[in-house]
This record gives sequence, C-alpha cells and structure tokens, in this order.
Amino acid sequence: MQIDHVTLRTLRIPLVTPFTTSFSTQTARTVLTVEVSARVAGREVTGWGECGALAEPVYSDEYAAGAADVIERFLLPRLAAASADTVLTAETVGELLEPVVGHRMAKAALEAAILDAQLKAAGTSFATYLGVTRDRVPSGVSVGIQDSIRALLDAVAGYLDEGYQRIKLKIQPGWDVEPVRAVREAHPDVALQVDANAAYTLVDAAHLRRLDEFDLLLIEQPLAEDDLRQHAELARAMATPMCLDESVVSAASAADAIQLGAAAVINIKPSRVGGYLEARRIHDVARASGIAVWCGGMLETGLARGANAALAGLPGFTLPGDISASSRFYARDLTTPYVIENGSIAVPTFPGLCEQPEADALAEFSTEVREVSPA
Ligand code: NPQ
Ligand code: MG
Repeated sequence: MQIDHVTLRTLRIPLVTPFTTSFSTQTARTVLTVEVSARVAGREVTGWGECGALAEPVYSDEYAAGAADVIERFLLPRLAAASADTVLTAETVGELLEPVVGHRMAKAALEAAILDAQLKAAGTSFATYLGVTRDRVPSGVSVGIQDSIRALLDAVAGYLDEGYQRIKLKIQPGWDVEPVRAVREAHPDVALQVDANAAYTLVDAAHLRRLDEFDLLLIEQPLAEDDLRQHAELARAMATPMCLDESVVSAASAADAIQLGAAAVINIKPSRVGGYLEARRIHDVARASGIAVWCGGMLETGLARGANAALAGLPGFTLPGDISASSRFYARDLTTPYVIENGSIAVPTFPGLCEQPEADALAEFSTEVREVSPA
C-alpha cells in the first residue's frame, strides 16, 4: 500500500446524556479520526480509523490532541517511508511502529485506517478477515454514575426495556454498595457487573468485599493501572471475579496478569491495546489460558463500533460487550447508526471496518481539520 495523504479531524459529538465515571463527567465525546488516502495495487482507496483517546489524559495517559501530534510527527513518517518500498500492509504496521514507545491509541487509530483501506481494496469484511462466522453479538450497556438511586433505577429500567443483555454500573467510593444493592433488588436475575476505573486502593479491600453478595459477573479495574500485584491480592480476598481493563495494554501484559492471578476476565478494547491485531492476540492468549474476554468500549462512533462487533464474534468473547446501539450515546452518528435488536448487534458484512462517514456529519462535528502529506 502507498499512502498519498492523511486527514486528521478532531470532532466534538454531543452525548444524549451526560456520562459520569470516577474520573470525569462528559457531555460530549471529543474524538480524533484518521482518514488515509492510499493506493493498493494502483487502485485508489480511502480508509478510516478512530482514536480511543479522550480529550484529557484521565482514563489513560493518552489524549486526543497528543495522539494527533504523535501520529503526524512520529507514526505517519515511519509508515510513509515503508509504504514507498511497498512493505506496508496492516499486518506490518505494528512492527513498523514498534520503535515508538507507548502511544497505543494513536497507533491503533492509524492501523485501523490502514486495515480499513486494505480490506476495502480487497472487498473483504472485517469479520471474514478475522474468520468470524457469528452474525450477531450480544449487547451490554455501561451506566454512568447518577445523581440519585432513583435516577439510576430509571436508567437501568430503560436500558433493560431496550433489550440490553447485561448492565454495567460505574462505581466509585461513595457510590458502590447501595446503588448495586438497589439495582440487584429491582432486577434479581439481570446479568450485572461493576467498573471502578481505578478509583480504589487495596485499603478498600474489606469494603469492596461487600459487593460479593450481589452475584456480580465481575468487578472491573478497581485499582490503579500499574497495580497488577495488588489486583491479584484483591482477587484472592473477593469472591467476585476480577476483570482488568486499564492494566491490560498488550498481549504481554495480559499474559502477566493471567499468570499473577490478577485477572479472571479481561476487557479487550482494541484502542487501548494498540489495535485490532493486538486485540486478537490478547483474545488468543486468554482463550488458551481459559480466561474469558469481552469487548469494552470508548464511546466509539460508527467508524469503530461495527469493527468492535466483528472482533466480539471471535469464540473467546463469551461475555456480552460494551457494544451498545449508537443511540446509547449519540443522537446522530457519523455513519448509519448501529441498532440493537433482540439484545444483540449485527456483525457488519460490508468491506472494511466501517462505512464511509457522512460528509455533513463530519462538517457538523469537526472542530479542527489537519491535512498531512507524508514526505
Ligand atoms: C471503561 N467505557 O470501560 C470505559 C471508560 C470510558 C463504556 O464504560 C467520555 C467520558 C468517554 C468517559 C470513554 C465505558 C469515555 C469515558 C470511555 C469513559 O472504562
Ligand atoms: Mg472500564
């Protein structure tokens, strides 16, 4: 593949309802998109990628403007140099970008755009590329921290009415045992799990153990990103299965977490781990180790939501993902909206990772457009 041109856009897309986690309240999603114009075997093709990084480095150390900068300065020049020698395919992106330390969300966005272009040129869907044969995947929903337990119960009831097959409650100190108890009492049989986004420390072990009585599927990332050993210790102190999100950034860190007993379950977010290809390797490592995985989310637009659904069609994804309908977050998506029917999302069959985004949606939400021509 030969890269001719790249357009980096920063979008600000309003959320249908504020999303509060232990680290922030957001009323809009700031998202960086990567549009790659390339030639594959002489044929012009466009590929799109979306960056998982938030506007601020509060979920992880990356942020959208930093990702745009590192793509322009350090990542794209490496791919452009390789593309002149025709070495460039989606499968070589990981190795070509290996000399740059970290910046996995930036790398993931660029790899996604290249992979999208490559698959569109070949007329191949992402599911076919992965060898996925399932045509639908079960849909779960992540429910933010609310102002009251009444508001939480109303939100959960609404999502269950829409058909979501699993509820994830965001928790933080001061919003944990009582909200979880209220939801469990209102819905004794619902598949329920919690996500703390690293808001606790091991000192809270006795308190977190109180969640064991609610028959939760898992507790996600209670401790800090770097605290693998402490997660293992907490896992031994609790009956609720331990799930890692932020701590798992690669297949290597997944293997470490599994070996340490820090993860009985892994949340796989393609953006967090450097892209869909590394996400598949984590799936493979976990599956070989008897560790369940599910597909997490970063409030993806239509540029990445369908690719997540395809990934979640792999056989090791045995728990419902945070792959909700577009309407869970956005009144207007960049593509045809993803919908949930009978609690599941269709695995896309179109070529590539995503549909072409709608030009008027891009125009409506863009706050910055940067044209980058590789040297
Ligand atoms: C998680 N996602 O599993 C993340 C966290 C996250 C769906 O729970 C704006 C504000 C964007 C908060 C993207 C879900 C966000 C955000 C992701 C939180 O930890
Ligand atoms: Mg999480």
